Amino acid sequence: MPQRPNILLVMADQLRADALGCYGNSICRTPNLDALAAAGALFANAFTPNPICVPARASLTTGNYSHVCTGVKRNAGRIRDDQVKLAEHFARCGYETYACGKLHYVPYAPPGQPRLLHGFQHCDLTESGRYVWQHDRQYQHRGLEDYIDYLEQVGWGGFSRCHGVGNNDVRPCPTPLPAELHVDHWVADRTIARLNEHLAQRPDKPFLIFCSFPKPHSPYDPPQEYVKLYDPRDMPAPAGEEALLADRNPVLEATRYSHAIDTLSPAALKVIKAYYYGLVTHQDAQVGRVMEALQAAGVAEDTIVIYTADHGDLLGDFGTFFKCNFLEGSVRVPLIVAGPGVRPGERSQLAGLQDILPTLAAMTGCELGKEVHGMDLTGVLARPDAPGRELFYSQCGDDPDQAAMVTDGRWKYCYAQRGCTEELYDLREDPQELVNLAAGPDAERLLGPWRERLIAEARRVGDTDILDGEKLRSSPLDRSALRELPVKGMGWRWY
Ligand SMILES: [Ca+2]
Repeated sequence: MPQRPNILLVMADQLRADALGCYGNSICRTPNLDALAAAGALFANAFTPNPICVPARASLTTGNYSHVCTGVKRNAGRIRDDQVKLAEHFARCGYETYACGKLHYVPYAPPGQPRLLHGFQHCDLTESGRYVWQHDRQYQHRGLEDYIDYLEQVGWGGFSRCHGVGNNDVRPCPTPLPAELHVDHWVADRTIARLNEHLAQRPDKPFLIFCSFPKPHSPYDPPQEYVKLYDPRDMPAPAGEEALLADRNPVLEATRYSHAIDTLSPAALKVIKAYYYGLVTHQDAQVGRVMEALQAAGVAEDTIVIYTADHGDLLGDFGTFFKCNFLEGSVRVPLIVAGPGVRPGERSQLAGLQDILPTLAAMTGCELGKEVHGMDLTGVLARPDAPGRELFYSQCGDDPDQAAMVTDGRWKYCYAQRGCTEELYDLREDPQELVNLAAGPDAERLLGPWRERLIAEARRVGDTDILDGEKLRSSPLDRSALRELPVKGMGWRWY
């Protein structure tokens, strides 16, 4: 029997799909990802099952929605032991498994305790300073975050965050680090080193390498050379004004005030977008280096390559930033799959991160032996006209702040528990989601069927917390209090 194909799973953090050239961006340059997309299948309608980091990654790891695989839908929760887990599964099937970059598995281990790796046998980790922040604020220990230790070793200890910009802080600031020490460059370095180590030491085994870039997640801090790539004056304006948030998921307005986004000028928004695009182009160059290494090692033909992101970033649209909502910038992610059995071309079928595990299992013949929420996409990868799912469901947050979305690719219905807030968009007529049809004159006729579809999908996947009998669960909302929220997410230590 021929050896199973290798797997290279590449992930970005907080990358909105439309930042990439292959997803239609005419400003941000991504030649390497465009080439990967041309060689593989590009999913034009890919979404995250939960637009928050930890649950999105838990869904990718297990193929299940986070209310099942961790028990929570917010940015917390340890993956349960009864779940099939990506690295553990492939290790059991004879793969050697490597994680390079950001795992974001919680809880983080304190100094001296083993890391939570869910089956990765080798790892080079960075958690954007979170391990150190949580367990070792004076940075007295080593071995918590490999990237921070590495900077120390090469004489740049403390410079990665000396700009003082926090992990959820939108102020743009170039990194003082040389480009070859920037975190995404390091992740590619470690990926290439692990690839070559594997081929030298274990050529008889297939590999699974998870190359997980922490960018373009804030802080928006590209290396100097990439700051200069894009003139901020050329950046397109955001997709809508903050006034449009008044009848939408209140988390959008809350983020605007709790992260001081209301203090930014229109010019500042353009600078941030230029820096974000700089980070994306820098990451694209790192993907190019990894793909070159695959070619040079002679294993490109035998390797499945997937590129995706855990969720997007509103990036100034509607006067706010980040994720935790179902607007396009936040919920739509890139998904590119290349490798044996994949017919190149665009796919319109609905897909999501929960599909990656069952798809890889089918592509490699490593059956999961268990049902998961995710769908095996191999039929769609082989035949662009193969049937896909009819509806895609996404979820976010726990009681009393739950929200959920259902879309058929054209219509998108979103529900937020706070204030029973409903949104309905016609993505074909209004791709920027400027008109919330839930507030329109014809609302009830349009909303009724979509409400029922959301309820049916929530029942189907078992997300019953959002249901209250036959209806959707509600909780009180005081919109006037959102402006008074304390500012958070700003500032960070020097790790
Ligand atoms: Ca994330």
